[in-house]
Order: sequence, then structure tokens, then C-alpha cells
Amino acid sequence: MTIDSWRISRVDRTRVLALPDGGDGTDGSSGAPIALPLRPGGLLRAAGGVEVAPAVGDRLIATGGGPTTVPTQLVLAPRTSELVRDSVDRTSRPQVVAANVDVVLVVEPLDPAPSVGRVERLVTLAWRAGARPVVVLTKTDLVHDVEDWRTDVGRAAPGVVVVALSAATGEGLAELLAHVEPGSSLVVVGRSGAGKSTLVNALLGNEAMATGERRGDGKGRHTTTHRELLRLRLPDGGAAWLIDTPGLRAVGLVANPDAVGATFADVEELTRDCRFTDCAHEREPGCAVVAAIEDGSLPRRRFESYRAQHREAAYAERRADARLAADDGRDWRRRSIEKRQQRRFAERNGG
Ligand SMILES: Nc1nc2c(ncn2[C@@H]2O[C@H](COP(=O)(O)OP(=O)(O)OP(=O)(O)O)[C@@H](O)[C@H]2O)c(=O)[nH]1
Ligand SMILES: [Mg+2]
Ligand SMILES: [Zn+2]
Repeated sequence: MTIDSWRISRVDRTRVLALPDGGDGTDGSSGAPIALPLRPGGLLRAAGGVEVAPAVGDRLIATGGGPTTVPTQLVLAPRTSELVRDSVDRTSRPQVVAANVDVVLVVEPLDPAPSVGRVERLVTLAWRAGARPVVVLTKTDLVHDVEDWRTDVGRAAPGVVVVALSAATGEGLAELLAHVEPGSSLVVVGRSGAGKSTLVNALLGNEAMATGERRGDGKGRHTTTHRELLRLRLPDGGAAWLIDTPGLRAVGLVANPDAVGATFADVEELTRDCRFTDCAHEREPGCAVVAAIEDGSLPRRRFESYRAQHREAAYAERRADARLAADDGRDWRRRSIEKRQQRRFAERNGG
């Protein structure tokens, strides 16, 4: 079997590593991992002749060869989805955490107690990526109120599957695996110490990723420092791809109104019942949101989250627009410098 597709499993400063992809996540038996040096600026050639900063999960395809000839080069395939987070310094562009993922596993520990707000933010991140979120509550072996939390978190993520499990006892692992399609790609996200790498190892059945020690306060210590894609063999045959990531610190949300709307489908539904279409949900008569908060069916906390996420989405869009404008400016400056140089060159050469 000849391999003509690879998935990038790691991105280092000077090169990427990639695993052969047989299509359904399997590699047949002949495929060996490859290493590919990065071009200046940390870029790789992509389909269409452009250069792109590669991300874990990116697909490399062989081009240039005919059916009988050896391919001449590997290029990055266009991405089907992109999980992005805001840059830490809030000045540079959003970072691509993982490319071509179908499912985002939002990992949140039950001990210490889950943060419903964080789950809401990560679920928006997943929708924004063009992927399907699945919430995974970890460490069921440490608490007694698992079902209560499952209900609470489920209300905060309407339409999203919520699985509770323990990587320590194996409880719930099969339930999660039942949601994994052969050939699909999954990425785990969540705070440091949530149990992402422990979960990845439990699913894989080996210690592929180093895991952190438990501290008294349950806080993470940023054990995982790089993103890595691993091959997950499924119990019923076939395989999937699983990406482990470092714990996300509280960073700005890269959201858009559609993604926020998906996370808060219940709230958006309510807003459609307000008497006025431009209702600000404050003191307007006939406001369905205020009524739902008052009768207890919509937690005030959730409404505040909804508002905060919409504000952040608007801010993120304004920033993206500003960045586009700045890029245009740079292009324009570059073009005028080039023109000046061409003119000088022409003058010197008697043109
Ligand atoms: N009791 C119990 N402990 C767990 C479970 N899952 C993870 N832990 C512990 O939680 C701690 C953190 O686990 P990690 O898997 O390293 O967490 P992480 O999310 O990968 O953290 P970062 O790599 O820092 O982002 C470790 O001490 C694990 O042993 C579980 O199901 N039950
Ligand atoms: Mg980890
Ligand atoms: Zn209203």
C-alpha cells in the first residue's frame, strides 16, 4: 500500500513530524513517520502555492508525481476546521491549536468542582472551530454528586453530549469511545490539571503522554507543554486521531456571534419571545429573558455569560477587521517600496 497522505503530529521550531494516514485513521502496515524541515519563518508550502504556518492535525499530501512516478513534494492540504485561541499578548494573531478536528473534547474536572462558565467558553471555542463539542467531566472516582453535575453542565450546553468518566477506574471510558467515529479527529482542551493527558493515555492504553502529579489544591502545573497528535485504535477496529494540548490559561475567547448563539441556543430562543425586537433584556415590558430569570428557569449567571461572550465576539471581530486593515496597509507600503525600487532600477539601467 502506498501512502500519499500524512497528519502532522508535532510542530517544532525547525521541523514538523507527521504520521502516515491510510484514510480511516489506519496506516496499513507500511507507513513510517516522517520529518519535514520548515521553511524560513516557520512555514510550509500549501496547496495553491501559498506558504502557511503548520498546525498539529494538518494534512500533508503528495503532489507532483503521476500514478507511476515518485511524488516530488509534500504540501499542506486546505483545512476543514481550525481550533483557534487568542494569543496571550492580545496583540498578535490568534493561534491555531489544532487543524482538521471533527470533535472537541471539552475536559473539565469534577474535583475541584467544575466551572460551568469555563465549559460554556470552551464549547463556544469548539463551535467556532467548525467542530462538534463533547463535554467530558473527569475524576468521577473523587466525588459523589456526578449526576447532579452532569445535569447542570448539560443545561449549560444544550444539545451537547456530556460524558462523566474516571481515567483512574475506567468508568465511562467505553461510553466516550462509543461517540468516536473511525477516521475522525478529536482534540482535548481544558485547564491544566483537568486530566487531559491522563484521559488520552487511558484511551490509548499506554503512557504516551506524561501526566502531572496531584497537588493538594487540585491546581494544574502545566505538565503538557506541546501539542501532539496520536493514533487511537478503536475497540471495534479502525482508528481515530487524538490530539493532546497544554492546559489553556484564561485567555480571550476567539468567538463569533454564530458560535455564541450555538452555545446559548436556549437564551437566543427566549430573546425571540421578547415583545420588542430590539429588547435589551433590562427593564423592557414583555421581556422573556427577564421573566425566565425571575421564574428561575434561566440562571442569571448564564445570561451574564451570554452577554459577556457576545461582547467578546464583537471585540474579536473588530480586532480581526483592524488586523485586515493593517495588513492592507503593509501590503500597500510594500508595493510602493517595490515600485520605488523598480523605478530606481529602471533609471540606473537607462529605462
Ligand atoms: N483520581 C483521579 N485522578 C485523575 C484522573 N484523571 C487525572 N487525574 C489526576 O489529575 C492530575 C492531572 O492530570 P493530567 O492528565 O496531567 O492533567 P492535564 O489536563 O493533562 O494537565 P496539563 O498537561 O497541565 O494541561 C494527575 O495527578 C492525574 O493523575 C481521574 O480520573 N481520577
Ligand atoms: Mg497534559
Ligand atoms: Zn428581552
